[in-house]
Amino acid sequence: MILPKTKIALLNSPYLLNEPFYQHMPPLALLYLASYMEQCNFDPMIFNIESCVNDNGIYIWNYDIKVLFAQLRTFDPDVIAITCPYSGRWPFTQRLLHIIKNNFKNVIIILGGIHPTSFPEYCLRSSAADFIVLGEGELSSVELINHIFTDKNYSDIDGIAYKNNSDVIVNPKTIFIDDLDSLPFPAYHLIDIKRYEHLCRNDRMSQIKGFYFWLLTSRSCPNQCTYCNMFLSHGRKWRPRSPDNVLKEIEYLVSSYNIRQFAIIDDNFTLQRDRAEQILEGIINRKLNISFTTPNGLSAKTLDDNLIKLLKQAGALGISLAIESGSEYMRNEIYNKRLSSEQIINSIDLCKKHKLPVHAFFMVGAPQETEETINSSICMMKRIKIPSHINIATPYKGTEFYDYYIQNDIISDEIISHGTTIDLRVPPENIKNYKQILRWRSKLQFFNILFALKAIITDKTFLNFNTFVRFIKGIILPKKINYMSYNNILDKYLPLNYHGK
Ligand code: B12
Ligand code: SF4
Repeated sequence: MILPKTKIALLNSPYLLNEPFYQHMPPLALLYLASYMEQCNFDPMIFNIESCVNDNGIYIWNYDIKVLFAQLRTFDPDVIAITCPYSGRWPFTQRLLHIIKNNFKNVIIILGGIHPTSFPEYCLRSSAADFIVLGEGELSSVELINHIFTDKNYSDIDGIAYKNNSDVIVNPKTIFIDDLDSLPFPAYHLIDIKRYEHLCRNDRMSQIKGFYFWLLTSRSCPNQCTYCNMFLSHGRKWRPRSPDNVLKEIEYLVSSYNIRQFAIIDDNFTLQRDRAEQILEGIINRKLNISFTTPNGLSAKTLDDNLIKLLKQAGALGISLAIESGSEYMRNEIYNKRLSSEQIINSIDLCKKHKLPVHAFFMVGAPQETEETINSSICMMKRIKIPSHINIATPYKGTEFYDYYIQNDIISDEIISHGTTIDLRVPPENIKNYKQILRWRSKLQFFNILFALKAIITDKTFLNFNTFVRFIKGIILPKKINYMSYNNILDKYLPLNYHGK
């Protein structure tokens, strides 16, 4: 007798944005999980309801609960697995889980992603999830599902959290997939790629036009920046795919879906220079004729003349560099970037030499920030003269940064675990120097707009007029989204007592 396959519905969480200009892409985490689950003989299906409503300048994505529930009922899953890939999505994920549990009483709910990985106990206790998979989820989720439907013994499964009567048991995450080539490619066949073509408009920071796809050529990063909690999901060891495996995936996407634009979203794509060179040379030699960006940022200290030349030749439309501050003190003593101003300037000069558009990431508002360090960032901006993204320093769980904020009573653990006011380019209102942070950011944004304007005039390959307008709107429009607006929006679009047919 052939037993029916376990049906797993993989869901992306709804999210709020205070600007409409963002990449709405198929969630790579779910695509990787789905392909591995298929390989392990499960029946996964991806539900990513990319609908959007504009509620007075706040955009709510993936909110259409009626459509979602109708689709879920048709699929009739045994397990619902949901990702919460950003802390800012937690209130929505939490509410969705509650409604799902009310409507699908017998279905097992598994939660994953960086926020539940950061706060497993809190997320299990405060939501309807039955299990949490911590970090990289392919191996643990398959093992967990096998145990759910057999002996229900979870004590030996690496990297999960579960309820045991009134206790929450957390099995720490210790095992990561060393040979990433052994994983199947993401399950592109489970999504309707055409649907994304209209959602994914031009990338705000580059000339990429229309649809593009994520490429993940390695996982993790060995650096230890004090504000980064990526290691909770992917460990401290950098794990590369082989150049040939990456090139095969590109070839597959080009030949099967005619996808020729990509965003390489590794944590540290160029960490091993010769591997990056082999991938780029492969793209050139195999005449793949693609273009790509690196929206997560490359590390300036890994770049040299040859690598920048190859990036350009292989089709890079522009790269981003994580500079974070013009102040050596902030960058190296506080953020532990181990990156000198000289390295930054050299790499940007090399990009200019090779006519490779470049944009920078800056952070403002860490507790150690002063007028002096802000002025150093402005000096750096004036020196490099490129457009930037100015982010607000955010203390994520697991980081030194977080410990400092909590120990010095700058923000409470409760606010961070609730995930309500972060990630939205505005600092949490209850942070001590809220107004000053906004003022500092405005100062940097002033120069940023100047250099973006310069880029549009002098470097037509980077920002055209439309992308410039969106860039400016992205700076001006963001408004405060506070706890109240979260609650109001949740009640309006994801009502607690929702009962779908
Ligand atoms: C790519 C990326 C982006 C991309 C887009 C990502 C996307 N929309 O899918 C871009 C560049 C757009 C982006 C933007 C931002 N990002 Co980002 N990003 C990443 C990055 C580098 C990789 C994410 C990824 O897709 N990895 C590939 C997949 C395969 O891995 P994964 O998501 O971790 O999924 C695995 C596991 O987590 C687990 N898993 C995940 N979900 C589930 C669900 C279930 C049920 C199970 C079982 C398992 C599971 O299994 C998966 C497969 O192994 C991560 C860092 C990192 N390495 O995690 C930061 C990261 C997620 N980003 C971060 C941040 C802060 C941001 C921004 C807020 C920055 C800013 N200020 O603008 C924005 C916000 C975007 C938004 N509002 O939606 C933080 C999030 C911190 C937090 N606690 O919220 C991270 C962790 C980086 C960091 N350390 O600071 N980002
Ligand atoms: S270089 Fe990037 S990915 Fe690596 S630790 Fe620093 S912030 Fe995180």
